[in-house]
Amino acid sequence: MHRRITGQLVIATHNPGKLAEMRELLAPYGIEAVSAGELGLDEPEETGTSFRANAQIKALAAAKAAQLPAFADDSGLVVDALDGAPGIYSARWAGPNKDFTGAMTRIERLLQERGATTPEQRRAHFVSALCVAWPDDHIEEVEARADGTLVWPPRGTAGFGYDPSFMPDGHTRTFGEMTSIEKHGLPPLGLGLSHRARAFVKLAEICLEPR
Ligand code: ITT
Repeated sequence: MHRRITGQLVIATHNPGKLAEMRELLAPYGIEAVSAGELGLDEPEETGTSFRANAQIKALAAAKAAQLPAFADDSGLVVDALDGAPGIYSARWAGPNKDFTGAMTRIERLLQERGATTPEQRRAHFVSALCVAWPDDHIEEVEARADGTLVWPPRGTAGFGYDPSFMPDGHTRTFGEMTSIEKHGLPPLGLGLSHRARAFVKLAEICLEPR
């Protein structure tokens, strides 16, 4: 049986870009959301070997610590020509200083080394695994992806992380050139564009009721 989210919810992320998007996605549902940072919760070590496992680790750690339901996202950029890298290591490729220009430059260097110059050779997708966990260990989880092409040089200053390098299929602008509303691509603009918005649509179906 799926469980509905009611009352207060902890958003179990320490990434400000994700936090803003997760708050926006929750807004139409009237959920009172408080962030892990606001509650002073520690960041657990992401020891899982999949997006799903790491989302569970983060949601369960926050749910236990706060004694409230907690909502986590584990996500990353999967580059076909790099055998799926950086994948679950997407945050780690930016290093302790969260240098995503450096991480995008590293990806580009590796693509050049492999001779990946055409759009077909530069295919990539973002993945978002979302998990809501309750203090009694109940979990709800969903996953989705957004497919696209990597561009160089990066374009746009909106969004976060790898957004300026990623052009979603069917669009001529990168996520870095889109407003967050365009990046979500939810009605009335579309049925979900970003990996996170697409996963959220699935989560909303099983756990949320519109206000
Ligand atoms: P939390 O674990 O605290 O949520 P984090 O940044 O460490 O924050 P992840 O472990 O899930 O989160 O790392 C995912 C990385 O992948 C993230 O740091 C981004 O750089 C990148 N990423 C995920 N979603 C993205 C998006 O929508 N746009 C751009 N980059 C994204």
